[in-house]
Amino acid sequence: MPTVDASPVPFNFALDRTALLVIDMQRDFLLPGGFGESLGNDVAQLRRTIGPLTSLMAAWRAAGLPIIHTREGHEPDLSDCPPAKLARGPMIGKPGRFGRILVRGEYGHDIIDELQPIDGEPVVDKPGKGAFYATELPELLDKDGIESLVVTGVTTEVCVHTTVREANDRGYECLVLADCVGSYFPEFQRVGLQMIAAQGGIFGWVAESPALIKEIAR
Ligand code: C5J
Repeated sequence: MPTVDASPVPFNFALDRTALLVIDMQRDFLLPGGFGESLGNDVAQLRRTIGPLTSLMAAWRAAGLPIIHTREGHEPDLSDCPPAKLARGPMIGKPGRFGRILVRGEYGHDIIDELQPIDGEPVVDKPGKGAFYATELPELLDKDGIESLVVTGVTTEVCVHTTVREANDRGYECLVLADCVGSYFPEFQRVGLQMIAAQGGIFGWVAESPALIKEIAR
């Protein structure tokens, strides 16, 4: 069984029961001039994940392993956007530089060019922060007998954390790759990763992508 050097202890996983989850690598969050930057955020903090994720996805695909992408967003009429989310996110649905913000079908809602899914890779559209809430993700994982998730994407303390917590409660073992997850806030990145691996790995494991790539290339 492959073993990755990870915190707090090495991560063991069965190659045929592990999926790579790429969370919300969307133009709205990552492109200069997009929604994320319009809120005053430094998109460079997220964009540093693109290089490591490109290498990881190439290695993962070369090994014939499954990749599932997610996108945060809503139906054009916002009927699936909880009123409480809209109240605290009044920009949702409003026109932005790359189309209506966080609305499905808009240019900004889609995944950045560098990390576009290839044929056969599911893209899960989610209205919430977690990838399990109101999505088909549980069925996709069940269908392939997935037991472990390698979790990547943005943002570390919001959609990555929420998804890892949801997955952990459902019995999945989650490895979060520090160089493939990003936060606009360096302190949230640092503490967010610490929280996952704290107390003996309370939600999961944390590692760097080269350690995983080395294992799957064997
Ligand atoms: C946020 C996300 N931060 N994908 N979304 O609102 O983490």
